[in-house]
Amino acid sequence: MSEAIFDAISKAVTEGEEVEADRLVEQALEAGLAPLDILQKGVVHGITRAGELWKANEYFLPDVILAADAFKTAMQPLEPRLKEGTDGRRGGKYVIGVVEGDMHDLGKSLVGAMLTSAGFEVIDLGIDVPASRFIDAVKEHQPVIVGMGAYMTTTMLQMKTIISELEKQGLRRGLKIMVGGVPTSQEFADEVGADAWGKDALDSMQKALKLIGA
Ligand code: B12
Repeated sequence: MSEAIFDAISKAVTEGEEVEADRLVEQALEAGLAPLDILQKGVVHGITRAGELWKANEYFLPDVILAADAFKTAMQPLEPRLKEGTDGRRGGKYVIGVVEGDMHDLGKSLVGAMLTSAGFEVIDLGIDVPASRFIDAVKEHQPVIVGMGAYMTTTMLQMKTIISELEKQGLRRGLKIMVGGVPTSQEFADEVGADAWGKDALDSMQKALKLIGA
């Protein structure tokens, strides 16, 4: 039964069936399935498939936008359940955001949800975040980790500027930096001076825990 419902959730997200995705997630939660399994095997699977179809030129922009909307709707009942049992103190504060000029928010939101489920208190700055807001958020929240997402070759370069600015202002001490997003890589992370690169949501969560020595 659980595999069938995960497949159905995945399909609803890929096909942009917002109402159906929401209904199925609620149904899976009521059936007592683990929120993390619903996230990974259903919702993440579905949005990843939409990305693959786009890459294969089988999906066009409107299809992807519908899938993105279904993803966001499906996340709504899941997010509070992922937080259950964590008080945000186990991992500490994690500031996450998408760099300026970049409106892609699915990857960042997914990573945020996974970090929440691992016990981090996630402070989500959203999309199109100017360097100054990352700096202000570090001053205000004093997180253990800052994560930046960039999904285009044109916007990824901002990460280097933000890291340099954090260093210049003496804010890098004790602060770990993670980067992620489709054009980034371990090589890129090394080049810009980040502490870790998150390949996907699971990898990002595992590396974040490693960075804080958990
Ligand atoms: C969905 C999508 C959109 C949606 C976004 C909807 C939304 N609300 O987010 C829409 C349709 C709006 C869109 C718009 C555009 N897009 Co677009 N989009 C995509 C697409 C197909 C999938 C991205 C996605 O959501 N993937 C699913 C998520 C779950 O995966 P992910 O992003 O890789 O994230 C994972 C990891 O990277 C990592 N990760 C992600 N973030 C972070 C952050 C941290 C801190 C860490 C540690 C890890 C981490 O973990 C995530 C979870 O596993 C990609 C293609 C691709 N291969 O990625 C193009 C893509 C990113 N888009 C692209 C382009 C060009 C655009 C547009 C300019 C198109 C246009 N002509 O208007 C606009 C840009 C708007 C803007 N200014 O940002 C290009 C970028 C090319 C480049 N220059 O590098 C891509 C690569 C497609 C392509 N091959 O041409 N897009």
